[in-house]
Amino acid sequence: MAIVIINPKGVEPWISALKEVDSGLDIRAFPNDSNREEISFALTWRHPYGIFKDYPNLKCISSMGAGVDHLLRDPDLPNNISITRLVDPYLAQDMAEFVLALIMNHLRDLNAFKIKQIESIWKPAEYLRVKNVKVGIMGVGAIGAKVATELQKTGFNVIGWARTAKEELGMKVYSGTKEFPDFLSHTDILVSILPLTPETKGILNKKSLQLLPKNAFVINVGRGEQIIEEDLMQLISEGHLSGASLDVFSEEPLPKNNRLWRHPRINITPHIASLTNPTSVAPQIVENYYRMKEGKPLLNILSREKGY
Ligand code: NDP
Ligand code: OXD
Repeated sequence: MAIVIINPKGVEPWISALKEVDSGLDIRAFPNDSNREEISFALTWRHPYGIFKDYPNLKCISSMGAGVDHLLRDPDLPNNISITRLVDPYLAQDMAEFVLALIMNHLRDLNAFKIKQIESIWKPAEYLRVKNVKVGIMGVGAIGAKVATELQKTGFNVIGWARTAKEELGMKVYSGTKEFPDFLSHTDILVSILPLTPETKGILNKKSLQLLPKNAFVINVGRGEQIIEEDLMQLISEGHLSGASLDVFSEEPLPKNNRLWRHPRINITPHIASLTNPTSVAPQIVENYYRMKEGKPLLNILSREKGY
């Protein structure tokens, strides 16, 4: 039995990290992997669609990230194979730090000062305070719950929204589509950390974004297809929203001619909110490889029914 790594961005750091955990692993690198019938476990990120048909004995596909939408998009994804994702404290911590940085940048309007600096303009301005804004987090799972906790520690008033009700998070968590409008109407800074599913695709559109209070700010670190970019730009132009920070886009890399690049009230980052650290996640991947071999239940398995 062997493992294949399929990653257009490179496989070396992954091979070293896995070998560090177990030097005896048989690891092959796509596309130079021969004897594909020997592969039972694949570790992948944005694989070429249809490729899994070439691996007749594949039993488990592990995403190289928290999200699995890149796998579910493949029309030829075999449905008898287990799919797992990564749950990692560093992914959650890095996301919490990034979201905090974006929120503080917004509260202090640092972008506006940068523009004034370029023009040598000395012009003090009022700013928003941590205790006076309410942050609403869409998706309080492995990552969103950590983001919420860290923001609370900084003094923010935080609320959440999830598919199912939760009591244990130490904050008000709204749940389901019924409570979504109420959640939005109580949110000054909206942070989406949702997985992409048929239910969350396009969830941030003109109708929902209009329910946010005037001057609300939007942060999307979930997936680009969750937000209708044209609706967002329109609501910012009309003055309903004060701006947005986007890390994820319906098309990545964001095409050069996309208007989002040039929008003065939108910050763009290239999907770097939280990057998987191979060394940190290697133990759980190796653990799942052994669980698969021994027929034991896998960690962090995708529910095909829920889509995340
Ligand atoms: P989890 O599966 O742990 O959490 C998902 C959360 O979203 C849960 O709270 C879940 O609700 C909620 N949710 C899912 N569907 C719905 C819905 N229809 N309505 C309301 N709530 C919903 O995922 P993670 O926290 O690990 O990761 C979340 C996403 O973050 C990833 O899928 C990925 O897209 C994104 N991400 C982005 C990164 C970046 O660099 N930009 C890096 C890492 C992740 P419930 O708790 O009830 O199940
Ligand atoms: C992930 C991501 O899903 O990097 O891990 O977006």
